[in-house]
Formats: sequence, C-alpha cells, structure tokens
Amino acid sequence: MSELILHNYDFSNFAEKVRLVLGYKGLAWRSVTIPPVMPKPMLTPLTGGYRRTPVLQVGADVWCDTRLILRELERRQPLPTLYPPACAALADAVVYWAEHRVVRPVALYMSGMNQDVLPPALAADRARMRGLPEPAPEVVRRAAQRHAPLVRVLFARIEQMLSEGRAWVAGPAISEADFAVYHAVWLLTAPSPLLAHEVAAFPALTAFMARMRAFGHGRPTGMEAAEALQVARDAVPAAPRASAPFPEDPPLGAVVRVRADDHAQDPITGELVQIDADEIALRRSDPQAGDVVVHFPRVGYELRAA
Ligand SMILES: N[C@@H](CCC(=O)N[C@@H](CS)C(=O)NCC(=O)O)C(=O)O
Repeated sequence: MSELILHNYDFSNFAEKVRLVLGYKGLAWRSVTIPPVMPKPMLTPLTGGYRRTPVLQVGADVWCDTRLILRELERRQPLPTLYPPACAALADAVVYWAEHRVVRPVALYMSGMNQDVLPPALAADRARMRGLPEPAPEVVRRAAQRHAPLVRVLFARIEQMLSEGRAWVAGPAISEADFAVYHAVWLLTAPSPLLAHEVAAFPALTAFMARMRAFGHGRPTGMEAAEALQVARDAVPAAPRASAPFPEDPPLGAVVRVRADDHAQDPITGELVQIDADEIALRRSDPQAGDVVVHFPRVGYELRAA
C-alpha cells in the first residue's frame, strides 16, 4: 500500500523530471502509463479532474504537480537532498524560469517539427486545454519556426549559467533547479533526435545533460491503471499532517475549489483537510477511487471556498 505509483507517459517532460528524481534518490516505483490527451478516465477519478502529467499516488493519497511531488519524495527519502540550504531559495526562482519561460518555446519548436511521430490528437488537445482553436498542421509548423530562435537564445543563457563557475545550475550543490532545466531541454529531443543539434551546439549544456541523465530512473515496474484505482479503493488516506493556515485561508472542513493559475484550469472540489505554506490537501469521494486525499502545491494554484 505504500508503493510509489507514478502516473505518466513517455514523452512528458514534467514526468521525466520526476522519473529522474526517482533515479537520483534510488527509489523503486510503479509506473502507470496514462494517455497523453484527454479523456483520462482512469486518472481523473483519482484526481477529481486534474488532468496534467505526472501524478503521484501512494495508497489513497494523490499528489498533483511536480513541485509538490518532489517535496513529497524528499519527505519520504530525504537524502540525497533536492533542497540544499546553500541555494534552495535561488533554485526555486530558477525552477520557475525554466518551467514557465523555457518549456513553452521548446514544446512549440519540438512539436511543430515532430508532427509525424507525435500522437495525431496532441495539437488539438493542447489547444483545447488552453482555450484556443484547433490549429492546422501548417500553423503548428510555423509556430515551430518562430520559436526556434527563442530556444537558441534561452539555451545560450543556460550555457552561461553552467559556465559561471558553479558546479550546478543554482550553486555548489544539486537542487530542483537542475532537474527543471534538464527536463525543459530534454523535451526538445523527447520524441525523436531530429533537433539534437540544437543542444549539441552548447558544450557545457551537453555535458550537464549527460551528468543528469546518468541518474537514471530508479527501479520502475509497470502497473495497470485499473490496479492503481484498486489500490486507492482498498486504502484509507493517510492522516493529514498538522495545518498552519494564514488568517485569510478557508477553515479546515470547508468545501473548497482548487485550480491551476496558468492553464488546464479544471477546478477540483473537496473538503479542506490540510493547509500550510507549501501545500493544500482536499478530501474527496469517488465511485471508482473511493475516499482519496488530493494534494496541491500552494504556489501556482488558486484556492477559494466553493
Ligand atoms: N506545473 C505542472 C505542469 C505539468 C504539465 O504541464 N505537464 C504537461 C505534460 S509534460 C501536461 O500536463 N500536459 C497535458 C497532459 O499531459 O494532459 C507540474 O509541475 O507538474
């Protein structure tokens, strides 16, 4: 019941961030392959509607968003750390930069150039997720052309970060920032090696990618989605940790709604069972998953009384 179950798919870069952290920490885990596009009928019963990738499950507890998934993995396996005291706050800012500034241009360049190998429904699904009309293949291709220069400019900044005398992106020790920069760059060649030359143009970045890749993925074994739902049904959620709310927060026990503040803003509704500076946890009941507690990071999500 205490197995780490990661709901993920192969070319998801945010999933790759977590897979590599599982390798860094030397952990065994179960891998459930989820669809890369909606619908996700075996995942959303667990999450209450959150559709993004990846999602971590342990028994009847579910963690959404890699920012919180990494904190949970750190709690379970503190060493080696992802949050070295010497640079944890700076690393947090670099993670935001990599995941909100670098990932999108890389995704647009990569997906426009790899339309022949990516799932045909992907472009329409991602447009719907952002409330945009479905793009024609030429539009996707033109977006790739427009974003190629931006990717080179951003990779040059990473090259500079890695050439300023620090051992790792944010300082003398490895941190979440290294995993964030890694997965943002990894995405460019995730479906095919077509754009590998864009990384190869930067020697420090190339060496960094090899150092990171060497962590591997830990010890995964496959699990069917139906089994993961059964695990949730058979388990009871862990007792919530003590809360440390701000005065403005809804009280514990209130019915609340949580949604991402960027895109894929499907709201998740439940009873607030834990809240502190890092985390918001909701209890919900689902016919397929049973009683589950779904955990979200505080930063990056909007919380309001339902
Ligand atoms: N802030 C989220 C972002 C996750 C994210 O955007 N993942 C992408 C895949 S790499 C996604 O969910 N795409 C839509 C999908 O998989 O349904 C996190 O850190 O987990």
